[in-house]
Parts: sequence; C-alpha cells; structure tokens
Amino acid sequence: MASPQIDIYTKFACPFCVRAKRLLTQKGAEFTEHDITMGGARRDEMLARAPNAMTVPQIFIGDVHVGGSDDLAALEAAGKLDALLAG
Ligand SMILES: N[C@@H](CCC(=O)N[C@@H](CS)C(=O)NCC(=O)O)C(=O)O
Repeated sequence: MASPQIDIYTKFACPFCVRAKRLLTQKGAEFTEHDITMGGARRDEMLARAPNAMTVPQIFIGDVHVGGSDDLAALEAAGKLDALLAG
C-alpha cells in the first residue's frame, strides 16, 4: 500500500515543529512542510482542516488529523504511529 501523504504546518523558530519533524524523519517518513509563519493560504487551509487549531505544528497523516508534536509523540509511545504511517 502506498504511504499516506503527510502534511505538517509549521512556523519559524518553533521547537515543537522541530521535534515533530525529527520524529517523522527518524521514522523514515517523507512529509510536506507548509510554513505558515506569514499566514496566507496555507494557514487558511490548515484551519479548514483543523478548525480548532491554536498552535503549530499541526500534523496530518493521510486523512487523519494527528494534532501537534505531543500527539505525534503519544502515538509513537503507544506503538500506533508505525501503522498510521504505513497507511
Ligand atoms: N502541545 C503542542 C504545543 C505546541 C506549541 O506550543 N507551539 C507553539 C510554537 S512552538 C505555538 O504554536 N505557539 C502559538 C503561536 O505561535 O501562535 C504540541 O505538542 O504541538
């Protein structure tokens, strides 16, 4: 099965964003980063996908809204991240 599209919305100088990207990279997952530091259409897109998002990063694996860096780390700690990344 093809790997799901992974989108991560980030801002400049965001340590939680760095942490989340590091974990995805450690897992060998390819992802698309959308820097919304300056707002714009990608920020609107993020809010359309996650209307209650108050922080960055916001991470989407396929159609699943994971949430932020802590949520991603919690999935890994629970042993559920690999299956999600596998699609
Ligand atoms: N629990 C969240 C915390 C994320 C967080 O606090 N992100 C900061 C930037 S590193 C943030 O978005 N602050 C508000 C803002 O920049 O508008 C997570 O794990 O992703």
